[in-house]
Amino acid sequence: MFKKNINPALDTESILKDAQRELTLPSRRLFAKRALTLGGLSLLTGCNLTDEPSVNHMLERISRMNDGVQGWLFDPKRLAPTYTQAEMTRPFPFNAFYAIEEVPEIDGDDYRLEIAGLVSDKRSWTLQQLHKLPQNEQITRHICVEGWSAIGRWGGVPFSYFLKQIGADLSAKYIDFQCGDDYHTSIDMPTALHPQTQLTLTYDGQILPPKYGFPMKLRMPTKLGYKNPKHITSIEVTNTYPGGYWEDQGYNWFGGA
Ligand SMILES: Nc1nc2c(c(=O)[nH]1)N[C@H]1C(S)=C(S)[C@@H](COP(=O)(O)O)O[C@H]1N2
Ligand SMILES: [Mo]
Repeated sequence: MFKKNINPALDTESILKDAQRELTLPSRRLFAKRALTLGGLSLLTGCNLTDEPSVNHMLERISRMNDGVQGWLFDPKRLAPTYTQAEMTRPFPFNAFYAIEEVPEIDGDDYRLEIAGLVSDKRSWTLQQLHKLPQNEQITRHICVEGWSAIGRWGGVPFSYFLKQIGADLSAKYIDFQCGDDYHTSIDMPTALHPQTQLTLTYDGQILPPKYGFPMKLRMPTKLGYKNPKHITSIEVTNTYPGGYWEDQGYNWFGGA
């Protein structure tokens, strides 16, 4: 069974490295490599890995630990690179967990952005009210874990400004985003307050088109694509770990650089 001469320190390190790398990959690929990784993990932890709940629980714990390390490395003052208009990717790619024909049709006139959790002002917002807030633009690179990246020009409200507008508890841990297409994701407060984190209302100077997240999305050049929620319908400030659509299937929660 166990080899007595195994170097426990070395083994722990390589196993965790392996697991962390796997956790940033889509769950399909993670599943294929699970046997190898979990074999090592069972040696390491002595947990019973034969049943799914304990497997998922442990992967989640490792992923969270990885998030902690990345969160600590993340410098909220560091800016992601910006580009010129000439460098923009045309056409900017569409991506979602469904085909482009399935993009939700959200009525901008009926739209209300719901606000919940640790905030002093829980009033919902109309699209018109959001458009009246101070705005800026960024030309930044969007990086998708599926292996493509693209440069886009995004306009909207600095998210830190919006959080202050709603009286958010800025010492809370997480912001959760629910979307009009049953997608959701969540981010940490330092990222929420990052100067390039934007409540996005326009793409290339025009009202955000449906495929890119009408009526509103969150743009974060410091985060991978799946952390940038489109069609946001509600924002909740919370201390309870909210997870996300892909994150709950094994993608790394921090998902950034
Ligand atoms: N609501 C919602 N937001 C989402 C997704 C989604 O399926 N639904 N997909 C994510 C992923 S994986 C990517 S790469 C980007 C793609 O955004 P784009 O269509 O503007 O390129 O949206 C992210 N945000
Ligand atoms: Mo993505």
